[in-house]
Amino acid sequence: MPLLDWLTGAHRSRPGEGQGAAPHPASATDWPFPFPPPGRAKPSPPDAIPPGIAYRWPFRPLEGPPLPSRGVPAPVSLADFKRELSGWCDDAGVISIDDPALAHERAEILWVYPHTRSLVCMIGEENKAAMQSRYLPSANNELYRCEERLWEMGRRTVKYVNALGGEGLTTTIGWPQEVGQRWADKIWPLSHKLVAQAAGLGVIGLSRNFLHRKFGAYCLIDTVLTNLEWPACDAPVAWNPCLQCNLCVASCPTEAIKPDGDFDFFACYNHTYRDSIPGFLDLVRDLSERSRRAFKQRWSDNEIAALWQAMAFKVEYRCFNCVATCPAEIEDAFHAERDVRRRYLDETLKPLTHTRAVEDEQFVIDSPSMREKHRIPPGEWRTPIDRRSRSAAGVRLVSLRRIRTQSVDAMMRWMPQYFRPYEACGLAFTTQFLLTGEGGGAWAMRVADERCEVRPGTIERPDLTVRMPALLFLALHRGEASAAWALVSGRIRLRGRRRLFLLGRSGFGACAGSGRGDPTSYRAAAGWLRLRGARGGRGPRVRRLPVHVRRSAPAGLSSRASGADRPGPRRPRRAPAAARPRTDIPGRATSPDTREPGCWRDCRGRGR
Ligand code: B12
Ligand code: SF4
Ligand code: SF4
Repeated sequence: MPLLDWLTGAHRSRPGEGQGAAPHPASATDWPFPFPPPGRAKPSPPDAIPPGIAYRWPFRPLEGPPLPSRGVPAPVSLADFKRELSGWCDDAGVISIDDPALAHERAEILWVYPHTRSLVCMIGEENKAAMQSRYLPSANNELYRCEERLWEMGRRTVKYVNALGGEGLTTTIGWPQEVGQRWADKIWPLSHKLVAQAAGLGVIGLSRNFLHRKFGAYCLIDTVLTNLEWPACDAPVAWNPCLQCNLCVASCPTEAIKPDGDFDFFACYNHTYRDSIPGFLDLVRDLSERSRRAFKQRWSDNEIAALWQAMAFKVEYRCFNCVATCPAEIEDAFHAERDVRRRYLDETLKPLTHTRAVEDEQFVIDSPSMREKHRIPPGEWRTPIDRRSRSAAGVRLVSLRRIRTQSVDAMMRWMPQYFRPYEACGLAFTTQFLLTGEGGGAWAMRVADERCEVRPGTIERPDLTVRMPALLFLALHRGEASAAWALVSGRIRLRGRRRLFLLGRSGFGACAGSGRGDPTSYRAAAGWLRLRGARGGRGPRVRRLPVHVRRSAPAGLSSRASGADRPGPRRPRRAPAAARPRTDIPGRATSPDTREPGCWRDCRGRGR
């Protein structure tokens, strides 16, 4: 596929492109997404970068030919098979290994079990009252109990498959698994949500949770891979409870769920899974790299206690709001009856949103904008702890560098997830990375519409060309080298609009407040000093770095070729959060006209 087509989005309209055309696709964008995007369909221009839902992760490259496959025709009909399963599963559906929904994961599934002919999807219902409790241990306990029930469902299903002359196995229910082998990358072989959706058990909602037709978001999923095969399997359903809701967007404390269908993986992960891998990596790195004083500033006792508890017992997830506030399973009553809606908002949505977004400690990704928003100066990592308060309210910044991507390839593929849209408001540009030496190669990046696309290859007339050793780029990304020093010493060579490099660094979560000598820390310092000046504090008023900002280039042209690269006005930044009124949370000021229709929270210009 010509690269220009990809950059202009033209390839997306070509049917049949994907697995057939590219048996080993190099980019997630090469896979067409087999389902409509969740939520309300939003018309977007053909050249726009699609929301994250359109990205499908390519499977880990597998060497060698697949092992021989041994299918067994099922001796019972699909209806009889499912009827038997209903004795121990809360619901079940079956799809074929050839289902297009799994095209990108097919090879990985066959790597796990080469004889897979069908996938049996099992649903475990969760106790709604527990998931809706503000008391997190109740919800966490319910999640773990439901997992145990699913293991039992899997065991009984495999026994039944054995009785029918076949064999089967399960993969893994939860996340993360096999991290030692694949961290930080796609670390699961099979996406249960895609199987459940393809089997017609429900749909993936705007929240990215799978919504079951009867249990809504209150369910977990597991899948049995079996060599039994049926002539015809289950098919997806047309049902979309997300049409006029957005409650998950409103209640998500990390703003991970976007109303336009995007999902910010790192926002959810760094907060909700704080007491899991990200917190542990952070702790170990801080212990080994930081001074005693810095450690004291970064780690509060309750954070350390929470981590100990998670490691000694089980990880306590810090949020379930997108599950607990989703009304999909009462969809009809919710939309038809005003009283039901009112009660739901007052008794479920508001208390949960308040608890998770206001009372709890928030883990926020460190970037210049977030430092400005939460008024955290360079060299500090949290808002002051209020010793008079009984809750752990406050913001703790976490660095994306601590994810510590292991290889150049994974780093480049994950760039769209690292990308912080609020750092790139109104920007549109293309960058050519020419990474030399070990692990190197050419990669093209396009930033527009507050989204980012990356893929291998070269591009004509990029706005910026960056040439550097691949391992140096990885070291910068992991926070192990200084960009300023690499620029000064000539190891990074820039051509074109060089200032985009600075912006690019902060736009991808390069830690804003800790990189000594890193140009991005200059930007953070500038933002902080400006803020102090504006608030009447001491210190000079410092202008924002003069980055030239343009509107998006027309399709097919780099912005330079379109003549759109004249310096233009930056889109006005949103006022800091403290100055913004919110409508949805008890005890907060109100301003109904800032709400989007159908949305219960001010989500216009979110995250800016
Ligand atoms: C990866 C993962 C996560 C990640 C990403 C979530 C996501 N939306 O994909 C994180 C850690 C954030 C997460 C959180 C949660 N998860 Co989870 N998770 C998974 C896992 C292992 C795979 C998800 C998947 O299918 N992704 C594939 C694509 C198709 O889905 P997607 O939504 O488009 O994914 C995008 C992003 O997530 C991102 N991404 C995915 N993985 C990774 C990895 C890295 C390193 C990066 C940078 C990005 C990234 O790229 C995708 C494209 O943009 C499954 C278990 C499994 N093996 O299926 C459970 C699973 C989806 N999780 C589940 C649950 C319950 C949760 C939580 C509610 C738990 C909690 N409180 O923490 C939250 C809900 C968050 C949400 N709104 O989605 C259940 C969902 C049940 C249901 N009814 O839907 C599952 C199915 C586990 C199970 N067996 O039941 N989860
Ligand atoms: S809360 Fe509403 S918009 Fe979000 S997933 Fe549930 S039904 Fe869809
Ligand atoms: S688990 Fe919490 S933080 Fe993560 S997406 Fe759901 S509501 Fe947002």
